[in-house]
Amino acid sequence: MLTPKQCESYRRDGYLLVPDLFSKDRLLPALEAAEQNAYGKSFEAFNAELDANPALEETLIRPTGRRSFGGPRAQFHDIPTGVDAIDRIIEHEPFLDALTQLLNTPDMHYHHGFVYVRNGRLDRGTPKDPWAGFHIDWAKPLLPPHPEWQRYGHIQAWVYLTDNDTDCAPVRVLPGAHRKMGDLIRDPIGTEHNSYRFDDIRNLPHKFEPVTATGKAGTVLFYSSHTPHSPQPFANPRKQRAVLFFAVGRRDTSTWTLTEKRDIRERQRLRPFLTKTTARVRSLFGWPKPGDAFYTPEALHLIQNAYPELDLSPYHKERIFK
Ligand SMILES: O=C(O)CCC(=O)C(=O)O
Repeated sequence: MLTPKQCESYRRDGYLLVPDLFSKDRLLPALEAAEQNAYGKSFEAFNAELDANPALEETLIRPTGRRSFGGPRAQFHDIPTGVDAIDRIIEHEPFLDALTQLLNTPDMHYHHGFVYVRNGRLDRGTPKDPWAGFHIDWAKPLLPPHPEWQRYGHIQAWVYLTDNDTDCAPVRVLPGAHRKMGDLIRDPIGTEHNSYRFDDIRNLPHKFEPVTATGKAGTVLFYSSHTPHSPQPFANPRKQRAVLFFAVGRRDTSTWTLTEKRDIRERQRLRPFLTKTTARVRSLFGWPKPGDAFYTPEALHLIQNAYPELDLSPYHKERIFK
């Protein structure tokens, strides 16, 4: 069980690193399976293969459509993968207990899970500047992140399969920003990108100090869907970083905290459509129905910001007459 101090730290900072939540032995078969999927062999053998044939880097590094979260030769990245060593990691009771505590409910909903493997030699583009690249993974149902972040947000939980030291591109998070989303969002619906972005955190109306989320294999990083985070490059190109990444939310709000990353073109079409369609149809896309507690005055303000042409009167009226 997490201690009250850990829970408090999560509420305050929007993230929590829990070392040794898994034993290394328990994760080893999952790491082996993730490497096999990513490289078609162990990571060590893959590095040797690249040493022997440097031209391969060029071929593998180019996006081919198959290249994905899973790694350069991945056959899968979505969990369940069909490989028990990976799929059954989520059964670990202390992991589920921690999620229950942080979400404050035993009734949880699995949104998605990824096998996520990056390595220094074939890495994708990452921001070079420490203030760049921050974003939140909040895509569906194209509603702005709600001020009640615990109730209407979900958790991203990264199970570290490798030692994610400073030289292996550990993710960076912005403590405290999760509670200030209403002030921070400038691209209200996030349609410019696949998620909400804060291109230069020095220009935000509040100051935040990024934290680099290092941890040994067996650590779990929990962060709120409202917590901005940014990738960074590998300081050591011969290293890899492998995690199992789970998005889990509360069941009672799962309809509108689902966060699968939508195709950017679909997002661009959805926004004008959601603006002009009816509240009933919007609910098909995951918007709570008029009258729902979701529509607090602050939330309505943010939605109006995001959809300036949307007639929000049904949502206002229902609340007035309730
Ligand atoms: O790879 C990383 O460190 C960050 C990944 C990320 O930003 C994301 O999955 O949204």
